[in-house]
Amino acid sequence: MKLSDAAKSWHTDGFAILPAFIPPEELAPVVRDLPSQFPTAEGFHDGTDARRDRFIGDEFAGIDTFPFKSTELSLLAVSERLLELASVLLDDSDFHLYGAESWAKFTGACDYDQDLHRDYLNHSILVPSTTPGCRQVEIFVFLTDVPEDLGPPHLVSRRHTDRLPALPNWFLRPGQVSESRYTDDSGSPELYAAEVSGAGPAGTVIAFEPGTVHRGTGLTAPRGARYSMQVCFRPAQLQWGQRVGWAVRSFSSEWSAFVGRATARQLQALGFPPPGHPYWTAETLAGMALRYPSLDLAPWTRAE
Ligand SMILES: O=C(O)CCC(=O)C(=O)O
Repeated sequence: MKLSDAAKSWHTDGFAILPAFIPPEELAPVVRDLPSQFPTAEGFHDGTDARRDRFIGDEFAGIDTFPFKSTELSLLAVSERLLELASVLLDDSDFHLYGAESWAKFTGACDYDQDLHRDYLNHSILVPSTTPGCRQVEIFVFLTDVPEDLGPPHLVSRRHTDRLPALPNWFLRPGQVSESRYTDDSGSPELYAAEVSGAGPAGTVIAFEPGTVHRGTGLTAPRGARYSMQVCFRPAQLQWGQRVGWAVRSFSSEWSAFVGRATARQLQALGFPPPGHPYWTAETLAGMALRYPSLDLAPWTRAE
């Protein structure tokens, strides 16, 4: 799919599915590194990996947050392809990564089947907007194949959800009773009937908005494992779209390893001022050389 077509779908439907958007050669170093981050399918299902217990009983317990143990995974979060996609969708060249998570799921570890919902309640302190310049984008990246029996996300086009009010936010599957103003227990048959599956091969990317109705689905493949990453971008000026702050994670070996291999453009997505910004002076450059000995400061030095 061309990026211009992805932008059209994203605007019309609230999401765009780009099968195998990350090519195998770019995914290969990440896949090689995955066992440093998560148990393999065999390690989990045979019980030979001591890290397996963390995944039992809580679907969200399989999430790791940026910066990752695997530097390859951290670099993928801001790979040129994903930055280009974010730039086209947000129609902006100055945007920030406001969240990045990688997620391993294993068949039988817990129930991954979710109710339809929107994500904005923990991606923004406001409500979603479609005004140009006020949009945020979430992107799922499949690190391995995700066919239907390995729990692909399902999404509902904005054409079916445009008239929904901001709350309730969760559309419960039949048989559940709403206990708060955030949940709707009508069963929402029209929304569930309109679901589109995001199933696809490794490298598939699904871009959607925090206001897009979607859900995670269950893993049923015997001895199955699903590995994915979620990255979230917003225009640099859009202060109300938040998930984490990077400084609190920046005194870690994972962060230093990532910074040492990242480009100026990738680091700008994490909040580094761009080359030519008044921040870059002889004094700050000297300090940065001490803080990050393996970072090539040439891009910022030349433009000082
Ligand atoms: O991981 C997925 O496929 C979707 C998960 C999801 O929608 C969520 O946790 O909000």
